[in-house]
Amino acid sequence: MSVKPVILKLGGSVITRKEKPLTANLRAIRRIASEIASAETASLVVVHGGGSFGHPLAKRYAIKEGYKGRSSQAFGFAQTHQAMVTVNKLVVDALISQNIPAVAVSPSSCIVTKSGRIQTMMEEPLKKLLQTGFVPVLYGDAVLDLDLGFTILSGDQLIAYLAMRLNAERIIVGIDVNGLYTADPKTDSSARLVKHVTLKELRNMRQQMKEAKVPDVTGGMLGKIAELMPPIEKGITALIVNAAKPKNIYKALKGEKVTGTFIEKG
Ligand code: IP8
Repeated sequence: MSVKPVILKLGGSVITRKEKPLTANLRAIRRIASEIASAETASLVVVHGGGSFGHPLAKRYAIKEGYKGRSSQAFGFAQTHQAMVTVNKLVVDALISQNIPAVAVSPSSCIVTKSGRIQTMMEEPLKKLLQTGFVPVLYGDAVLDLDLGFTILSGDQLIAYLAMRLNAERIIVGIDVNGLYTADPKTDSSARLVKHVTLKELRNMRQQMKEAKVPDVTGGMLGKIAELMPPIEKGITALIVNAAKPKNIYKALKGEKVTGTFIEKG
C-alpha cells in the first residue's frame, strides 16, 4: 500500500447517548463527519464503538461470554449486530453527506475470533477499498468465535489489529475525556492528564496498579490502551483526544497541536 492509512476510532460514548439505549448523538456524528471531510486525510479507516447501541444488548444476552446453546442468546446476537449496523449506517450516512466515499465493512462478515481474539480476517476487500480511495467504516461487533461460538469484538482490539495489518501511519482514538489521566477524571478531582507517555512508562503504570492491587484507577483507560501496545511496539504512534470537543478530530487528523495523550514506543 503506497500511502499509509490513519486509523481513527470514534468511541461509542461520543457518537451515542450512553445513558439512553439505542440513541445516537447525531449532532456529534455530523460534526465529526464534517471535521473528517475538512481534514482531507489521504488514506483513512474509521472504526466506531457500540455505545448505547451495542453494549446494552450485548450485556442483556451475555454475548461476550459465548454461546450457551440458548435460542434467546442467538436472537440476542442478531439484535446486537443489527443495533451496530443501525449506528454504523448513521455514521456512514453522515460521512457520505460530506462527500466522503465511506463504505461500511461489517466485522462479523469478515472476522472470526478465537477465545475473543481475532484469529482470521478476510482482508482483501478492505485493502482494495483503501487502495481505491474509499474510507472503510468498521465497528465493534458481535462476531463468531472458534472456541466460544460467538463473542463481542471491541473496536479497540479491531483498531490495533488493523493498524498492524495495514501498516498504519498512526492511530487516533476519539473518546469523551481528554486522554489518559493519572486517576479517573470523572470521579477524582486530583486527576492529571498525561500528555505524553512511552510504552515503558505505560507498562510501569500497569505494574504499579497490579502491585497495589487496585483496579484500573484511570477509569478504564489504561485497559483500553493495553490493546494498543502491540502496534505501538511496532513504531505506530497513538493519540487519544476528546472527540466530544469540536475541532479536536480535525486537529488530530491534520497533525496539529491538540490536547490529548500521545503514546509512542519511546
Ligand atoms: O464499544 C463493542 O465495541 P466497543 C461493540 O468498541 C458491541 O467496545 C457490539 C458491544
